[in-house]
Amino acid sequence: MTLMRGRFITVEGTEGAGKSSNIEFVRAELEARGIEVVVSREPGGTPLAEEIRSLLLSPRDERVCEDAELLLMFAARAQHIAALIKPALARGTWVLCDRFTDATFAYQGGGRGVDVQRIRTLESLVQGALRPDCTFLLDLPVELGLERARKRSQPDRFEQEKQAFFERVRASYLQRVEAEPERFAVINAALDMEQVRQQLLPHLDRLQALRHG
Ligand code: Z5A
Repeated sequence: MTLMRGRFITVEGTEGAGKSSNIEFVRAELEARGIEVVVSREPGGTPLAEEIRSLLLSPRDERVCEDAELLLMFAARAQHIAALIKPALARGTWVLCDRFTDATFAYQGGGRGVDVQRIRTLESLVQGALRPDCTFLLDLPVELGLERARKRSQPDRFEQEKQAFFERVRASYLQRVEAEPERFAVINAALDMEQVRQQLLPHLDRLQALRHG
C-alpha cells in the first residue's frame, strides 16, 4: 500500500495578524480529526535554520544588504525543506508552517523592492516543484496589526520597519492571492478570535476531503 503524501499548509500575514494563535487552533483541529501534523516556522524549523533565523532577526548596526537577506532566507528554507518538510510529507504527516516563500515575495519583494524574478529563480532552485497545498492569508489593516504587535515584545529587525513597508508587504500578499486564488484562503483577521477561527474551519474540511479524494 502506498502512503498518501501529507498536506502542506502555510500561514501568512503582516504584523500582529494572529498567525501563532491560529496555528495552534488549526493544529488542535487536525489532531482531533486523527491527522498527524507537525508545526514549523520560517525562517527556522531545524537547528541550523533557527541559527539563520537569529542572524536575520537580530537588530544590528550593520546594514544588511538585500541579497544577503534574500539568500539567508533561502539557505534556511533549503535546510528546512530537506531535513523537515519533505521527510514529513513523504511519511504522510501534514506540515503546518508559520510563513514560507510567499513571505519572501511579500517582504523581500514588496517590502524591500527585490526583483521578483530573482525570487522566482531561487524558489525553483531551492524548492523544485514543492509548493504549499493551501495558504491561509490572515489579512487585516496594517495599523491594526501594528497596534496588536506593539503590545508584545521588543521589535525585531523587521518589526522596526515603518508602516509604509508593511503596506507594501500587504499589497504584495494580495497580489499573490489574485494570481493564485485556488491556493489561498483569505481570512479576515481583523475580526475577533472566534470569528477568525470560524472562517478557517471550512478550509480544513476541504483539505481533509482532498486527502481521501
Ligand atoms: N520574513 C521575511 O522577511 N521573509 C521570509 O521569507 C520569511 C520571513 C519566511 C519573522 O516572522 C520575520 O521574518 C517576519 C517576516 C520575516 N517579520 N516580521 N515582522 P515571524 O512570523 O516570526 O514574526 P511576526 O510576523 O512578527 O509573527 P508573530 O510575531 O508571531 O505575530 P503573529 O503570529 O501573526 O501574531 P500573534 O502572536 O498570534 O498575535 C499577535 C497579538 O495579537 C497577540 O497578542 C494576540 O493575542 C493578538 N491577537 C491575535 N489575533 C487577534 C484577534 N483576532 N483579535 C485580537 N487580538 C488578536
